[in-house]
Formats: sequence, C-alpha cells, structure tokens
Amino acid sequence: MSKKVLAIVLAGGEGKRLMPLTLDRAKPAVPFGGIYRLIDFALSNIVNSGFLRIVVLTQYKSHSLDKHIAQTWRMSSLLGNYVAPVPAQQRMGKHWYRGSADAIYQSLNLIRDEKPDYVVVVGADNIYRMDFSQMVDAHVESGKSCTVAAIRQPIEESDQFGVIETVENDPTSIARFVEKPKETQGLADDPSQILASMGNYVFDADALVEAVTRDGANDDSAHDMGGDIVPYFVERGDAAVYDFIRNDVPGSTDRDRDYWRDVGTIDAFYEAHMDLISIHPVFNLYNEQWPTFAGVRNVPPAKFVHAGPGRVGSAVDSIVSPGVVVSGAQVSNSVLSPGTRCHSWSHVSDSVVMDNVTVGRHSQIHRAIIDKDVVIPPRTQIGLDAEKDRARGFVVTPSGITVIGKGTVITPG
Ligand code: ADQ
Repeated sequence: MSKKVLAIVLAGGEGKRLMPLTLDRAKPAVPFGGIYRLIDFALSNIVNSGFLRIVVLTQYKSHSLDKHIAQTWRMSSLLGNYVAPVPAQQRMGKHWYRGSADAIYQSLNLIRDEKPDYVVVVGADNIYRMDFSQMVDAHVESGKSCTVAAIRQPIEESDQFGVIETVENDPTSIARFVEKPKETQGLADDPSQILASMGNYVFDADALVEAVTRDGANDDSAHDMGGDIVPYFVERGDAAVYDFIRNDVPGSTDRDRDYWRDVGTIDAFYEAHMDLISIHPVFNLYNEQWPTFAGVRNVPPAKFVHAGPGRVGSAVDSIVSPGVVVSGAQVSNSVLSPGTRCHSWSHVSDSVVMDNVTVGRHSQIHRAIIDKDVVIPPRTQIGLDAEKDRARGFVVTPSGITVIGKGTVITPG
C-alpha cells in the first residue's frame, strides 16, 4: 500500500543562543559547512527518504530563508512535488505563532489540501542523516498515532531535550515524556545517559489535526510540540518511540551512522564544523548515496597562489569552497566559504569563515567564526586574546570561540 506523506519542517524558531549569527536571519538559514544552510540537512533527509511534498513553516526574520528555499529547493511541479516556504499567515487570529504546535495549527489548511495519511514533522536545525521512510514504516507497524525519534544523550544535557521513558517490557512505547526537565533519571542500562527526543515526529494525519486543534483552543497551553502535543499522545498511551540506532542510511560509515548534532549553541555549531574537517570525518559529507543538497552558485573554482618567497598559499585539514582564493596565506583546520580571500602572510586556523570574507595581510584568525562579508584589515588578530576580543565588542563563547557578526567593519589596529 503506498502511503501518502506530507513533511512539515518547523523553521520558525528564533535561535537566540546562536546570536550574533541569527541577528539578521532565521536559525535554519545560518550558513553551515561552507556551502550549506542548516535547513539543507533536514530537507536533504526528507527528499532522500522519497517524501517530495514538503512545507517549511517560517516566521522569524525569514527573508534569507525564503530566498534560499526558493533558489535551492525549487522542484519540478510536473509530479505535484514541492518544497514550499509558508510564512505565518495569522489564519487563527491576529498573532504570530505562539509555539511550534501553533505553527501547525495555523497551517492546517496545508494538511487539508494535501490530505496525507501521515505527517512527518521535523526540526530544521540539526546535523544528521536519517531515512524517514524507515521511521514511517515503524510508525505504521506500531499502531500508535504518534512516533517520536530518539537518541541517547548525556544525562547532564537533559534540560535541553524532551526526555523519554519507555514502558517496562515494551521498549517501543512511551510511558512518560518530559520536556527539558531540570532533573531526571538515567537509563537502567546506563545511568549516565537519557533517551532524548530528536524533535522529529511521525503522526497519523487525522490524529495530528485533532491534537493541534484541541491545543489551539487551550489558552493554558504553551503550544509547543515537545511540551504539549507529544505529552498529550503519551498520556493516552498512544505514542511510540523510534530509536535512531535502528535507522540505516545507505552509504553511512561506522563512524557517522549514529551522528546527530543539535547545533543550538555557538559552541555546538563550532564543534559540528570541526566534525566535518577531522581527518576521518565524524560526519561524512562525501556520502553519495545520501547526498546533502546545496545551492550551487556560479563561482569559479578555489585557487591557491604562491605569491612570492615565503608566501605559499596553502590549506590543510580544511574544507575550501569554490570561489575562495588563498594567496600567500596559510589555512589549517578551517572551513572557508565561497568568495573568501586570504591575503599574504595571513594565518587562519581552527576557524569557520563564511562567504565573501576578506582576511588582510599579516592578520591572524584562530578559533573564530567569521560571518559573511566581514573585512578583516591587515595586521588584525582575532581569537588570540579573549579579553581584547570582548573589549572590541565581539562575542566570545564560554569555550573561547570568538564570533564576528555579518558585515562587521573592523577598524584597523
Ligand atoms: P527545541 O529545539 O529547543 O527542542 P524549539 O525551540 O521549539 O525546540 O525548536 C524546534 C523546531 O521548531 C526548530 O526547528 C525551530 O526552528 C522550530 N520552531 C520553534 N518555534 C517555532 C514557531 N513558533 N514556529 C515555527 N517553528 C518553530 C525540540 C523539542 C525537544 C527535542 C529537541 C531536539 O521540543 O523535545 O529534544 O528539539 O533538538
């Protein structure tokens, strides 16, 4: 029996903890890995799973996200397939989305129009590979109305996740679901870990419509998928868990099979980049059987220039995007995005550099994230002295990563 599936991507979150990268754009539109945006990972997973009717619910500073989806994710309409960005439309009252469940409630017309049997709901800001068709199969087999994807995470991080307890002797049914608890118990077989929701769900379409409609009318609700909708199904004994460990994506390696990163903070965002460039990548971008799709810009190939004695342009252990020129500069352990120029005698190490950044002569960049269009004047040091960086108004994270916001003009000296 062929199943009719609609995928909904929740892309309206503000991403406060990723400031200043989200000052000017929605979190799912934050550039990642040189040529991608965060949302490309969720959308690639959905498309590779064979689900080609996709709506992306946007709201906060959605311009660059809308533009990216329109340019990169345009699909042939011949077969009725689409990736449609849908901004908040205030169909149920004159207010913005009150939470992720309200985003779906206010977009119920999309489900009514499409008439799917099942709805796959996913977050837009995690880095991973997942075959959602396997999760939908498990959902159907479970006979429950709601299935939550789950992965083990350290117990110290339980306040960042929906925490799942399964029914004794029935590890695929959820007995209890608590959104971001301050304290919780670890798993019986490993007290240092919890079973965390990945923020990806499969619902029977009619059950989802009923649940969000009910929730929409409840003024006491926070209208949150994790805080309100999932617990509603759990209380009725109607929620299953899908352990990510069961998911088998073609072409995965032993190293990256279970890879999943929530890049909610700058430090996590930075670490996820370091996972890409490690010699044996913890997350392998080169899996051709499960590609991550990106917008292809019309830019020339990357170029490395020997600009004179002692000015060998080189990059090692790095990802270098098209359109980059490394001229007499040394780059290591870094990600360079399209259009970036590194000039003579400059050093870039352990850093993430976004599009069209200019690194001036003799400058040094270390353990930093440089957003788009930043011009770094000659002889500038970034990431070498946290106090100095803070004094200049840059964000420095708890683990010492310096972040320079989009288009910042840095004064020489
Ligand atoms: P969080 O990621 O903290 O936890 P949330 O901030 O609601 O939850 O974001 C989930 C997704 O919904 C994101 O993609 C976000 O962009 C989007 N979103 C948030 N508010 C929205 C709104 N008003 N309109 C549209 N989209 C919105 C969630 C779950 C946890 C789970 C973690 C895993 O709630 O249970 O453990 O994800 O990362």
